[in-house]
Amino acid sequence: MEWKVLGQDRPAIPEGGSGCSSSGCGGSADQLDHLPAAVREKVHNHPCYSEEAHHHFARMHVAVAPACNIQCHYCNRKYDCANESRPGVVSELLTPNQAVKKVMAVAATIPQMTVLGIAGPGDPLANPERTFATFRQIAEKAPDIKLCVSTNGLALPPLVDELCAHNIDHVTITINCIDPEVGAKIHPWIFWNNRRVKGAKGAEILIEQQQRGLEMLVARGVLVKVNSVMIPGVNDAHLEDVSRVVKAKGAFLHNVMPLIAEAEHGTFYGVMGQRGPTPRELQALQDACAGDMNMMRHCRQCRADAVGMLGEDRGGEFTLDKIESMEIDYAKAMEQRAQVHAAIEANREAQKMRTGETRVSLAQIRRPRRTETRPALMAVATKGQGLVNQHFGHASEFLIYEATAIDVRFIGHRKVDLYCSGGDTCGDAESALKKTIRSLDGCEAVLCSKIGFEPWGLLEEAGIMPSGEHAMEPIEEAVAAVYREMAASGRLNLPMPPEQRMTA
Ligand code: CLF
Ligand code: SF4
Repeated sequence: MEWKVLGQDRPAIPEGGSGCSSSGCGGSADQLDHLPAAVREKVHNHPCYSEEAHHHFARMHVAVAPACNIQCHYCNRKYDCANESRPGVVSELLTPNQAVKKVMAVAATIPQMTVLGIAGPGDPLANPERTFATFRQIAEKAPDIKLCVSTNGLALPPLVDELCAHNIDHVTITINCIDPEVGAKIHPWIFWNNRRVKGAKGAEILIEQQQRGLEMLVARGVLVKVNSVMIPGVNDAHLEDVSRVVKAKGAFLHNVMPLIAEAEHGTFYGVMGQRGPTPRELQALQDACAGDMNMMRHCRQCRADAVGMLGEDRGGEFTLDKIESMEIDYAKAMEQRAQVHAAIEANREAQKMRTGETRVSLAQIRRPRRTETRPALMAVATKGQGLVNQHFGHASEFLIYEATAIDVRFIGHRKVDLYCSGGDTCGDAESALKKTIRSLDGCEAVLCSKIGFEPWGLLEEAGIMPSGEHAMEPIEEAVAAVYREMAASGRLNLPMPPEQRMTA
């Protein structure tokens, strides 16, 4: 078999193009190639809908939607919407006019920003005037920015036509269940027809609205992503059914996210001690769902006011007082944006060519003898552009890839505390470094542009091979190269259960 560099499983293509029931999301540029041109165009530079694009493009959210029409046990109104954010208060609630000003400032400063999403802090469609007033102005003033919205779905069906009229062709619906009894354990009540409806009855209405909204959007060619929060013991065993149903209805992508529940967030689950899934449990469920549907694995559960590449937050650079003093010439900014986007495309194209060449050369150098090697997880430090280009000590997260004898697959990310801040904090640094190494549990190698002597030694002690030799190389290519080095050294020849063995 030849090597393949894959981000995710290649989906089947539905006839007709729009309302694709599958996804190229999560894959390399190659994986977008099979999609119909219109769909490819929509996901090409959307960092959430395409894993490959998230190495190159940024998104921003504006917090214009404070109210919500349901209650989730993982949410405390003081904090961001857990559908699309990690817990943390929204720094500033914005009016539509303020939001537009912020978008223009970010677009001029971060030309890689291609998508504006509204994701809270409440539910955008429970605040339709504020949400649509923002989208309307952005569509007029910055037509090169894609519009995206995330909703719990309760108010969705009657607003589908308005979403389409505003040219919003990426919609996320958070669907945690299709069984009202499960739903009652997650959503204690909904607000419906001016009254509160509790328990399974409320959940049943919510589920009906979500499913109807999904069908209506798909029928109109809108790309729908479904987010589900994985809650061990509550809906984890149920989410495979959810995945099957939403795929059958034409959802483009499924994003199973881990529950974040800490007592200090003041949420029901946090206070009750409900745990979130471990990385292994999350990956196992994502893999199980992927049999039926392509999965998003690069979600960062970002804040409802997040700004920047996924995994970074530059919101502090664009507070209201700061943008007030910014002079923005958007026509000029558009020119600069176009130049930056052209450079990114040239870079993506070059990486794609290199990947193709790597495959050919790998096929040529394959040994005739058969060797059995097992899969290996590797952690990668990257600042973006699809390259191994970050110092180990500067990484606040690592991307995790699984390499086997036949492919390289992106499977998620692990957040870590910075241990090297350049300050005088050596005592803290040591414990942060140990925590970082613990958080890389299960990984057998770490790839970065540079690494210090001390972490090098500690990684080796922990059985993780550090590698700084592939600095500035495309990630998949570098991971494949390290896998080959490890296989050649015999390090991957350990006995594994027969069903897990890969043959090269
Ligand atoms: Fe925002 Fe969501 Fe649009 Fe992306 S986020 S509204 S689809 S532009 Fe992306 Fe953030 Fe995950 Fe959301 S990483 S939480 S999936
Ligand atoms: Fe909170 Fe979002 Fe749930 Fe509303 S839909 S309760 S804002 S998590």
